[in-house]
Amino acid sequence: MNQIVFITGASSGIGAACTKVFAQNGAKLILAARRYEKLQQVVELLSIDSSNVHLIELDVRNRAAVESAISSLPAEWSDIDILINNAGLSRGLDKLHEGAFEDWEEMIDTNIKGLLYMTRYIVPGMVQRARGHVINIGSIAGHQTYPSGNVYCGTKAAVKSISEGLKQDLLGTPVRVTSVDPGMVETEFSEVRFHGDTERAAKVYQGVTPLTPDDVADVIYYCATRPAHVNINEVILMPVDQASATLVNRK
Ligand code: NDP
Ligand code: 8X3
Repeated sequence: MNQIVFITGASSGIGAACTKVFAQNGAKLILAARRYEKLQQVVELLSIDSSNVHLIELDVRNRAAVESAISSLPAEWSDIDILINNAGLSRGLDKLHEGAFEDWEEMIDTNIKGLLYMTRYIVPGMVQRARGHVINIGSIAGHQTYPSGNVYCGTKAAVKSISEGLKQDLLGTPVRVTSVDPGMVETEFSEVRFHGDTERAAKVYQGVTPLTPDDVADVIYYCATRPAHVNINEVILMPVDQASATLVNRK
């Protein structure tokens, strides 16, 4: 694959797994996240040649920072072929009427507004070059709301609508749009949701065989490598041990 792939949230979980599969297949990678040292660790761990990677410390919630990160890319990195809008998080698992405002703001600003900023600054170049693919990471939570999931589920429902809207608005161009929507994947996701409570986070995956980040990256890579006239609009993938957002088989 001789393409430039921009992955947000590459410092952990699904984003780091995407880094692995795209690097193994010869892509050039722009990796972004807030934790720069974690990005460096991912690159070192995967032994990615430094000429094939460009790291950016970036908080996708900061519109000016997103604009500057894109507009100041060195010329050899500016023609982005694939944007993987993966950066995202859940904060808290509270009833809506008891929820924390700062948790809501963080989820909405990251999962919706951050994804929009990235898309708005990168897609015009794709349209101009008549080449590109936006892959948004949604969730089963965007299809099914679960108790206390309220705002997180709302952000992922927004990702679903935004992916559909972008596909419609890009009709007549060759730019592709895909939403990859996983169920339960074991990453730092639950630790972040529970504000660092690792014990509570571990319980989410107890007695279940969840998806791995590599399972999801594999599907993302598949979507990215179909013939140019094929658009995979949406993929929902979940563990065999999961039948819906809330129905999980625990041994
Ligand atoms: P992780 O917590 O392991 O990874 C999340 C990534 O997002 C990290 O690299 C983090 O980097 C980055 N990130 C978070 N906030 C920001 C920000 N403001 N700016 C830039 N980067 C940010 O979780 P996952 O890998 O599981 O999550 C990836 C995506 O998958 C998310 O969108 C999540 O909603 C979605 N998802 C996850 C599922 C799961 O069960 N795990 C299921 C369905 C969807 P850093 O902290 O360094 O900024
Ligand atoms: C993350 C998975 O459990 O919130 O999107 O539906 S879950």
